[in-house]
Amino acid sequence: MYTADPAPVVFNDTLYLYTTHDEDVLKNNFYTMENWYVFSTKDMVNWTNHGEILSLDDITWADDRAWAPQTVERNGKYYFYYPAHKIDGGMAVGVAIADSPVGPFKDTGKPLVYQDDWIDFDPTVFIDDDGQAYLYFGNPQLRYVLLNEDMVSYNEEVGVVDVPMTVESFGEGANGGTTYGEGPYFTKRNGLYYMIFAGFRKGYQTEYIGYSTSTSPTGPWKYGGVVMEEHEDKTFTNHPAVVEYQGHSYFFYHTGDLPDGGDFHRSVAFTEFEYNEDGSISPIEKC
Ligand code: FUB
Repeated sequence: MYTADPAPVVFNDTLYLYTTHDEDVLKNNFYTMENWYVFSTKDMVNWTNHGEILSLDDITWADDRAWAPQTVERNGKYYFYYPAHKIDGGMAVGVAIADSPVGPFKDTGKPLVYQDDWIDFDPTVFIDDDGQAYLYFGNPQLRYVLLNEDMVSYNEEVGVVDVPMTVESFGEGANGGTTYGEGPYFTKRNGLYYMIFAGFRKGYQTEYIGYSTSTSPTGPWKYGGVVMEEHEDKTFTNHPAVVEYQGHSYFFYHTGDLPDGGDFHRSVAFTEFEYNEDGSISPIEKC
């Protein structure tokens, strides 16, 4: 099967990998994505496929684009944040809940965040040490909300915040814009917040992976550089995640490298890497 948009997370002693699913048979030569899967491992070598955990058929408000998700645990419940296309148009972020990391996940029945535009997808969630949960998302505008403790609503007083898209924060893209495109991955390490993302460098037609850091969970962000160069062939997108497991750091991404692979037939991959002593990340080679 073809998988994309990796979202690895460690619960207890197991690494769970949530992914999207590129269908074998394409509709309209575009992303044909109707459900999400989860896999698990205890050694990074042997993987168990736990099967489909949620499908568009389970979501009353969505009809297409089962795109890049992430899962987080709070108080023994597992919250699966996913983007999908609303029946009445535009993209939105929804959330489904389970008692186990492998489901069954039940949708809340309505979108959590949407602005009636096409920006609200690719959610990334992180619960900080003080208990505040952040949900970042967005293409090509990075946005965030402060999740309430129930994890299925957000602080309406703060609302949906547009992150300032400056070259200093996200690197210099084409035409005076930044390189930020989509697929943010938000995390914290040694007191430093990281925003790793997919986007476009000047002069390239496919996505690279870049990163920015901040000493605050809401920025301002400072552009750090390249995490992974453009694939340049086979697939237009890439999608990042990092995870610490059993004392090692792993970088997850996707390629078009499986047989018959391509833009709409992608496959999740990962490789081990090390942070530099100052917390910066040097470019990681695709394996
Ligand atoms: O997989 C569908 C979309 O392509 C994702 O939501 C983006 O991050 C890009 O990988």
